[in-house]
Parts: sequence; structure tokens; C-alpha cells
Amino acid sequence: MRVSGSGLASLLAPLLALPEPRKATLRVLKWDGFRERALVLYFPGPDSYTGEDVVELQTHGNPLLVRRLLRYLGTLGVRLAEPGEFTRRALLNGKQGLLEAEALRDLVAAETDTQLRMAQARAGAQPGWISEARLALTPWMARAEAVVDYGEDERIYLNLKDLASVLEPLRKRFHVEHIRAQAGQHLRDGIRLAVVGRPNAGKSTLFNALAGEDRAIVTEVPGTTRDVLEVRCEWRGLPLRLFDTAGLRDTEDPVERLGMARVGPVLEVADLVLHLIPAGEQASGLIQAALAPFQGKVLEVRTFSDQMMVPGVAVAANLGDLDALAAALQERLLGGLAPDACLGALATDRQVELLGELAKQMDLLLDLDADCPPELPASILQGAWGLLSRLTGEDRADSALDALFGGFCLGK
Ligand SMILES: Nc1nc2c(ncn2[C@@H]2O[C@H](COP(=O)(O)OP(=O)(O)OP(=O)(O)O)[C@@H](O)[C@H]2O)c(=O)[nH]1
Ligand SMILES: [Mg+2]
Repeated sequence: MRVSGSGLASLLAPLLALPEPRKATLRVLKWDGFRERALVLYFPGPDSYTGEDVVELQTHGNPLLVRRLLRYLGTLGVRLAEPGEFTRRALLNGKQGLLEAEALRDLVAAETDTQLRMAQARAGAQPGWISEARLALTPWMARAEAVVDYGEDERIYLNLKDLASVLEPLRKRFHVEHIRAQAGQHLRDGIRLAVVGRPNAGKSTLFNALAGEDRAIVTEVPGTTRDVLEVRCEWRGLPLRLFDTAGLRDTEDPVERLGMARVGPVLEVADLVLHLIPAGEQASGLIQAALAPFQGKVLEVRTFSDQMMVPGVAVAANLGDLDALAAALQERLLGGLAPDACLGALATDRQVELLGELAKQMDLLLDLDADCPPELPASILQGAWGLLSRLTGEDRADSALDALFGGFCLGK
């Protein structure tokens, strides 16, 4: 149990005498006729996680015992924490930035190695380019403000050409970070990948190869797979949610038809649909029609490439020859970046959106007409500054905090 607040030494005095700060100490807790030996840690504020006094009580894990102790703590004036409240207090007390808190949430929620490493890369400190961006923007903001306020009498002016040449690297940086962030978003959220195609196209073989385990039945009999199979895995650094589906064809078999009916919903939820076509074949009209509404997210993959050389994304999953697919996924989902190149990228929806907006504002700024009124660059610079502050949480907007801490679990 972890308690945070001010004046904990006196508040908890009826239960125990707090030990020396930061020293794990055995204490006997006594309340309501119970005696519990507990390991106690005391972090006096402000040198604690939350910035307040923090006391950690390590008792035995019996849920009844924990409930009884919690109930007693309640009588002393301690209440249960909201989800993420410890981190929220850390943030409000300046112990942690918003970006770090978001990284911490991702760290707790990570399900694959890549997700874990991404969250860890962001958990330490805020990315260096943010303070670099501020350094670059500050003199121009000051200058633009001065021109707006005193331009007429002081004969100072803003040279937009100079501004454009000095801030061009920053504009590029925002665009690069935005692209990395969009790629990072896919890695953070995981990628829903559906495998579809005619019977015997090699769907289940590919599904098994990506999953790294023998999950789906593979036979030479067309129409083997009926139900939708789903597996979560990480393949070459990509966190995947894979769906294997029934082969699509004109058939009278009632079971196979039921299986085919289950493909539609999978197409709906998929981020990317792999349409498998054996090398040297044309896709059937039936499949073309089924995929037509999803064209934007369909990737054609040629299977049986061991039997015939073909251009395009060609694989032989039975032999584990999948390099072309890895490259295509990297291109389609990560903008050509390797998963490792996305490690430090900002990646939450909020961060991606703000980065996109920043890149847009810089485009606007650097495209301004040389004779535009000075209020224009001044307000765009202000806007960009504001976006950076929203990104780091320094604007203290409650909406961002509520959205963040709603996703936390208790006790963090
Ligand atoms: N040579 C070769 N054989 C393959 C390849 N992919 C799959 N096969 C074989 O093709 C047959 C059908 O493969 P499956 O993976 O079951 O095909 P499917 O698309 O899942 O078929 P249904 O479930 O019936 O729709 C099996 O005998 C596989 O071993 C490939 O790339 N090369
Ligand atoms: Mg199959």
C-alpha cells in the first residue's frame, strides 16, 4: 500500500512511527486488535514520487488483511486513489512532465518487446528537439512582437527571408518527427493485419509463419480454414494482431459459406489487408468485388514465389522467405522507417496530432509573403509556441490530464 499526502508522520502516528527516510524498515502495525509485521518505506516530500510525503507499507498479500488495513487507514483520513492519481500529483507538483507521464502509461500497458522499448525510450526525459525548437523560436517571437508593437516608430522590421532560412531546419525537424510519430503510433497501438485470398492461396501458411507458431491447420485441401483465427505476436519488430480467414470462392458448401461470411467484419477492423494471390494467377472477380470498399488498405502479396519468379511483394511462407513482405509493411505502415528508428518517437494520438499541427504551422510561417502585415508571423509564432506547450503539458490543460489519467490503473 502506498500513501501520499502532507503530514503523514502525524496522520499515521496511531498506526506506526515512521522510520528513517528511504530505509526499508520492519515495523509492527497495530490496529483494531490486528498485529501485522510490515516492511515500511518513508519518502518525505518533496523528495518523493509525488512530491508529497509518501509511505509504502509492504504487508502480506491476503486480500482480507489488505481490506481491513485500508478500512482502518480510512478512519485516519486516507482515501483510495483515483486511477493514475499518484502520477497526476507528481505532474502537478512538477516532479514529472506530461510526456513522461504518458510514457509511463504506455510502459505499464506494453504487450510486446517493441512497445516496451518504445515506452522506455520516452520515459526518461523529454526529447531534446523540443527545447531546441524553443531556443530557435524565441528570438523570432521577440522580434515579431517588437515589430508589431513598435515597428512604426522604431524602424525595426522582420526579415521574413532570414526567418525562413534560419527556421527551415526546424520546419524539416517537425515534419520528420511527425512521420516518426505516425510510425510510432502504429507500433504503440499494434497493427491489425488480415490475411485473405482464395482457398489454398497460402493464407494459413503465412499466418503461421508470421505468428512463429503452428496455430492454423494447413492442408492441400481447398477450404481448410473456416473460422477466423486470431493471434497476437511481434514479427520483426512489428506488434501484430493477425487474422487468418476462410478462402473466398463461389461454393455451395454451407460451412464454407458461413466461414466466408466472417471475413467481412475482419476487413472492417483491419489496419491492413494482405490479399494473397498465388504467383502467376489473377485475382478472382469475387475477391476483387469483396475488397473494393477497402482498396486503400489492401496490399497484394504473391505467394508460391518459390515456384515462379514474379514482380511485386512475393513470398514463400513455407520456406520462411518473407523479406519482401517485411519491406512492404515497413513502407506502408512506418513510412519506410525501421521499427528501431521509431524508438524515441512521440506516439500517442494526442502527440501525433499536435506534431502534425506544428509542422503545418511552420509550413504556413515559412511560406508567408514578404510584405504581409507583421501581425501574421507574430501570431503564427505564438501559435507554434502554444502547441509546444500543449505537447509538454506546460499549458496545464485539464482535458489532456483527464484523458491521460483515465487510462491509468490504480496505484500508479
Ligand atoms: N510451394 C509452396 N507451397 C505453399 C506456399 N504456401 C502454402 N503452400 C502450400 O499450399 C497448400 C495450402 O496452404 P494453406 O496455407 O492451407 O492455404 P490457405 O489459403 O490457408 O487455404 P484455405 O484455408 O483452404 O483457404 C499447403 O499444402 C501449403 O503447404 C508457398 O509459398 N509455396
Ligand atoms: Mg487456411
